[in-house]
Parts: sequence; structure tokens; C-alpha cells
Amino acid sequence: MQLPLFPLILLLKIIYMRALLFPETTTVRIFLLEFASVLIIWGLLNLKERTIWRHTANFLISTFCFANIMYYSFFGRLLNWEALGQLTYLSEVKSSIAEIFSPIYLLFYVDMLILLVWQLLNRKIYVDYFSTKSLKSAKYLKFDPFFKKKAVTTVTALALTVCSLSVVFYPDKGNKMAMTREVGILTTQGYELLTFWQKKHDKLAPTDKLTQATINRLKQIEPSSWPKYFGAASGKNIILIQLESIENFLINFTVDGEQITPNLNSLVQESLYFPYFYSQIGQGNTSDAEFITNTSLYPLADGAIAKELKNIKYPSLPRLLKEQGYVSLTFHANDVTFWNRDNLYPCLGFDKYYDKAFYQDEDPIGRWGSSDQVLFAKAFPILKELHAKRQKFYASLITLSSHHPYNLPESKHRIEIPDEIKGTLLGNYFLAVNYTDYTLGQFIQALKAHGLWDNTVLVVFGDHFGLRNTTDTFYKNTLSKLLGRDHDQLDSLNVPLLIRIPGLKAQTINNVGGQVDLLPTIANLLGLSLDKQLVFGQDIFNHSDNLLGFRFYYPEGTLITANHFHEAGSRYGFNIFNHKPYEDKEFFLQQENRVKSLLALSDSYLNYLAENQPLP
Ligand code: GP9
Ligand code: MN
Repeated sequence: MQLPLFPLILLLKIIYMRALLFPETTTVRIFLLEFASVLIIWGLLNLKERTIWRHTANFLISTFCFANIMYYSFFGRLLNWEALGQLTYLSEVKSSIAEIFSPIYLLFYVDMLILLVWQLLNRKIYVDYFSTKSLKSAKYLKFDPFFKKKAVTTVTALALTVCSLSVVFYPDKGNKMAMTREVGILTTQGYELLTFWQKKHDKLAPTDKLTQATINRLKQIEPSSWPKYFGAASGKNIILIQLESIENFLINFTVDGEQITPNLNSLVQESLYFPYFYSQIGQGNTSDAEFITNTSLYPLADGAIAKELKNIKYPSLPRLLKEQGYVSLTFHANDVTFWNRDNLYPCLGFDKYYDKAFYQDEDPIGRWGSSDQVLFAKAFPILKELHAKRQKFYASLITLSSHHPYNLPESKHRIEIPDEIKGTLLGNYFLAVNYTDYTLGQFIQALKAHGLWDNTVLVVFGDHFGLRNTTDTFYKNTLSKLLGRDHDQLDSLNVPLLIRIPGLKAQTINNVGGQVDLLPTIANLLGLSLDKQLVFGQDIFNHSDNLLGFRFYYPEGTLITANHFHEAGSRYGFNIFNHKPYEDKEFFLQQENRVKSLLALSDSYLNYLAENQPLP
């Protein structure tokens, strides 16, 4: 009997992909659903019996599987159609790609390889395992004349019905990872593609709902009438340092007795330190963090905000400060066109940016740009001069040297790490973070030595995760051993926040906050009113509870509230203080709905701004 090899080969690839993505979840039901989606593709290709189409489809689907698995290894989620627009970004992260790559991913192409080798060895017998023509009709050895046209059409229609029904009856279409797991890989992608255009024109909340009172009601917060620290740093300069890939667990963390972040640890002793502070970036990573902290708005559900939305005059921290006579500058050693920052910075109201053109690639690290040492060293004289002229300033500095895959030149290694992790991603992460920490320490010394320290509010925070969940057991086990517990999703979200305010006693504050809270927190410290703009964050000093939304890296509706982190679609939450799971389906469903409304409101506001506040 000859086999319909085309659907079987595709099915094998899809099952292999499932095994990498969701080990242990392939039930008979999902197996049949995956098979149905494969049959649709096979059926469509049978409309025109062109072998080349099948080979092309096979190649494209293999590449789809391969690219998704690579993307998943780094970002912990699958590619979406918007991400295709970011392919140019890939050339910038080549070294990260090499780090993520594993030869087992090439199995997606193994059938093509075997076919090619067979063909080279046996030129006379052409094996086309995708053809449906009969063996006798040509000089070829062919398989797969299994179904006739009518049978094919019926099977395809049936498969289409099964897949469509599985989508229609699937309740949580907002959670694409869960949908992929429950409904199938190709079916979810097909659904994504069908809704791709429609999503862009989704109904947004009516603009009359766009009030601070609506936001506060959703978040269940009351503005405090006598806010603590109001105006405590009035008129001071603001320096905001956004640290690349630095997670909170690194604070006071030691490896073989060696502190990874000695300078941050010392800064904790002089600052208000928030150990329960979370990164809320979307697809735009570093640039999203810059956007969120400067606007108190949420990033987009899909796509980097700096790429998707252009020429908008955002109500922002630089604009708020301009009214008080501040100048706002931002420093980052990469080319400003990366993440469209050349457009983003004017949108955010910065007066000036300093990028690669300014840093001239002095002491470069990787292909990104100058080292963090140079980032700080060249920014410092500019700040010093403003200080000398008594010009109030807001300076934002975005570090880069601890970017994945953390390949810092050996000459910059400053600590000894155990042999066990030398040369591993984990070891390299610690070395890179330690280097960035060192450069931050130098910068603080310079601020102190030149009299800027007593006139400066220093805000230091991490942009996003540095370590992600991984299937690599060595990496996982070693990290657990060093940390004394497993490194989990919460650790990936949890970044440090330190605010050093001249004259205020250091303390650790356990209030829960996210990047969206930085603008209102700084506004309170400077004693500024936010009456003229909407903020989705809150002043972290004056509210102990919060409602923080997470999107893109987590299913829409994922949140932190009260003491719990909850991933949308699951029945569980995790206590953010002790990382223990907690089951309460009803409660979490209610919270999911609250946070989804909040995120939808932020989207509406962005849309409103895009239509009503263009950049002149
Ligand atoms: C490059 C930097 C990259 O300018 O933003 O960081 P990422 O966005 O990949 O975290
Ligand atoms: Mn980053």
C-alpha cells in the first residue's frame, strides 16, 4: 500500500514542535485536531497537483516550526504576524540567535535532507514522496495516490469544519499560547492570520470613558489626599538609569561569596528600594520600557509601540518637567534608528538625544555600541555643565553592555565565577551584570565627587528579564542551586527599583509597583499635579496595592494584584512574596476582566492621542 506521506510528514513535524513547546500535553483529542489542520493544507494543495507547491509548502512549514521554536526559546512565546515586520531586528541580535540555536531544531528539515541525498545518490529513480499521480503514469517511483479528488475534497471540508468548530467553541481566544496548546498549532496561526487585519480596527472604548476616574475605579484606588513625600524632591535634577536585562534577584545575591552587584547593593543602603517592582514591556523590549516609564501608559498587545505608533505628542515626563523649566536629555549608545527611537524621542518630548553619532562606537561591546563605561563617562560632563549653569535637567541613561547573550570581552571581567558556570550563559550573565554594576558605581562616584549628588534624584530600574524559562536542565538546576529555589516566571518579571532622594533615609518598601508607576511617583516627589493628563500607573509611595497588567510575553489579562501574580487563562495565582501557588478560579477570572478593561482603556487612549495629538 502506498502512503499519503505529505500529511504524515507534516503531522510529524507539528507533533515534534508540540513536544518541544508543550511536552506531555498531546492527548488523542489534540492529536486529531492537529491532524485535521494538516489535512486542510494537504487538501488545498491537492486542488492543483503541482509537486513543487508541496515541496514549497513543506519548506515553509518547516521554517515556520523552526523559526517559532527559536523565537520561543528566547521570548517564551510564539511568533505573531506583527513580529514578521521586525525581521530587520534579527540581524542586530545575531549573537543571541547563535546562543539560542540547538542542532535538534534542524530535525524540522531532515526529510528534505534525506530526499536530497537520496536524489544525489540515485539519479535514475526520482522519489517524489508528495506526488499523487500513479506509479505507472511516469518513470518515477511515487507514493501517495491514496485519495481521489472527491475524497480529498470531502476530507478537507470535514477537517475545515472540525478546526473551525474547535476555534468557535474555544472560550479564551485572547490567550494565544493556551489556544495553541488546546486547539492546535496551525489552527491558531490560521485564526491569527484571519483576525490580523480586523484586530487593527478593533472597537475601542468610547472616549467619554477616558477619564482618570474610570481608570482609578478599575484599579480600585483612591488618590490619596495627603500623599507621602509630596514635593520631597521639588526642583531637584532627575537621573533615570534603565539597566539592560537586570532582574531583581541579583540584588544582594552572591555566587561563591562574590557579590554580583556590589554597587547596586551599596545604593540600596542609601535609597528607597522596592523589591516588588515589575517589568511591563511588550514586544518593543527596551524601547517599550522607555515608553512606559515616560508616559505611564501601557505598551501595545502586539508590536513595539515605537514602530507601530508614530508622530504622536504624548503627555510625558519630559513635557511635564518642561513646564517646570527642566531640559530633558536621553543617552543610549546604539544607533537612534534602532526601535525608531529617532521618532520616539520627539514623541516623548525629549529636548535632545545622544546616540551612536555622539558615542562614536568608542570601546564597543558586541555590535551594539559603546560600553556602559563610555555611556556614563561621556554623559557626565554634559550633566555637570548643566548643573554648573543651574539648569534643571532630567537625564535618562539606557545601558547596553548586559544585553543577551552577555558576551563581554574577557578584559572587562571583574570577578571570579565558579568553573562550573564559566563560559555558560548563566556565568556570562553574571559577569556582564557585574560589569554594568561597576560602571554605574563609577558614575555615582563622579556625581558625588563633583557636587551633583545632593541635588539629584537617582532612579535606577531594570528594563526586563535577563533569564527566561528554559528547557536546558543544566542551566535550570545550576540556577536553582545558586538561588536556593527555582527561578520562575515571577523572577523574570521582577526587576529592581531604587530611588535615591537627597535627605531621605534609606528603607525597603514592599509596595507593589510596575514601570507604569514611575511617572506618577516622580511627579509626586517633585510635587507636580497630573490633572492635565491620564496616567495608568500610580504613585508607588502612597499605594500599597496595585493592579498591574502584562501583555505580549504573557497572555492578555495576566496581572499582579493584591499579593498575587496570575497568568490569564489558568486557575492559579502565585503569591508574589513567597512564590507559592494559590487556586481560586473565580477570583482570578474577575481580576482578569478588570485588567483587560484597563488595558483596553490604555489602547483607546493611545488611539485618541494618535487622532487628536499629532506631533507638530
Ligand atoms: C538596543 C537595545 C536592545 O538599542 O534597545 O535591547 P532590547 O530591546 O533587545 O532589549
Ligand atoms: Mn533591553
